[in-house]
Amino acid sequence: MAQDLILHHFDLSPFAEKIRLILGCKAAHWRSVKIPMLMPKPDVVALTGGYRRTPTLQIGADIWCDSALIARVLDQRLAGPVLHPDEVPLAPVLAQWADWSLFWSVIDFVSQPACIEYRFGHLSQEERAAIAADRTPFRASVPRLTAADAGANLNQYLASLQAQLAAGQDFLLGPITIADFSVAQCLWHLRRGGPPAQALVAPYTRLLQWHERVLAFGHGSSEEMPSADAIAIAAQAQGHEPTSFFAEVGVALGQPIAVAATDYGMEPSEGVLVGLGPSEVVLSRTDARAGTVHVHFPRAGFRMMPSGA
Ligand SMILES: N[C@@H](CCC(=O)N[C@@H](CS)C(=O)NCC(=O)O)C(=O)O
Repeated sequence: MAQDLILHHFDLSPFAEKIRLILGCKAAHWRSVKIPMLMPKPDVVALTGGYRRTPTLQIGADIWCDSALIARVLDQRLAGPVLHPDEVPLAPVLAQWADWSLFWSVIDFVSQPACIEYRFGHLSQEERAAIAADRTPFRASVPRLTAADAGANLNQYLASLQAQLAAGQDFLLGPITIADFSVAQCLWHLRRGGPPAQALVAPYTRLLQWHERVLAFGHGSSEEMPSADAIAIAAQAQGHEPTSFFAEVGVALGQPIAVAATDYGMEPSEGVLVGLGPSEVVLSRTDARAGTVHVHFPRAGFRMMPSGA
């Protein structure tokens, strides 16, 4: 089964780094499809029906969107440490805090001019303008922080995380959990932010040691695959993952609906509802190239709407 994992991602994506590190922790073998960092992304949208965020996971003609859901799918399917252990029920909650509060403080801190120069100094003005033109509407719903405000947040957050490690355990909540990977992806992005970011993290030596421990998992082993091949795999796949249906007021199996994130990057995917549970909603849709694909979204953090709304 591990042979069948296809990750659609790009190198600089922090949320993709979270999944790559989980694949490393699980010693997985996977196929790597490099996708564009900016829209248009025709081969991504052929599989998702609209969702454009990074990363997505493909197995045959099933596509999973959002790293929180992808992490659960990998946890269920791959051997290695259990990252959502029953005895640490708040691990996904800490992960979600990191994916939102910590992440956006990092993004706004490394968006200050000295960091931008370090990160994007090698790009032309046109390339930098293209990134800004793509990402400004993408994150328009997220409050923008000044670098000073973001830095103040980060100092408080990093101090708390470091204090959490004071008891001497290797990982944030004792055993390794999904929270370690969500915090690690944020720190990974921050530490690549140039001199202001290096200066900010430098005092947190115990936290940096923990970060090195998580980064040491590596990425497992992967082989590159062109996106056209991944689409052909979807088109040729026989059948889909089994889904279940837990009734929710106002929706019925077989109903045409749209699903979209509620936080940012809210491009909807449209299809027919084929699965619904406490943790996922699944659409079936047919694409001219990919055939009939089932697209899985987390239930939390996404909304279901009548198709075309
Ligand atoms: N909640 C989502 C967030 C994903 C996200 O924001 N990814 C960024 C890249 S790190 C993104 O989609 N950027 C725009 C893009 O890749 O088109 C997840 O956990 O997967």
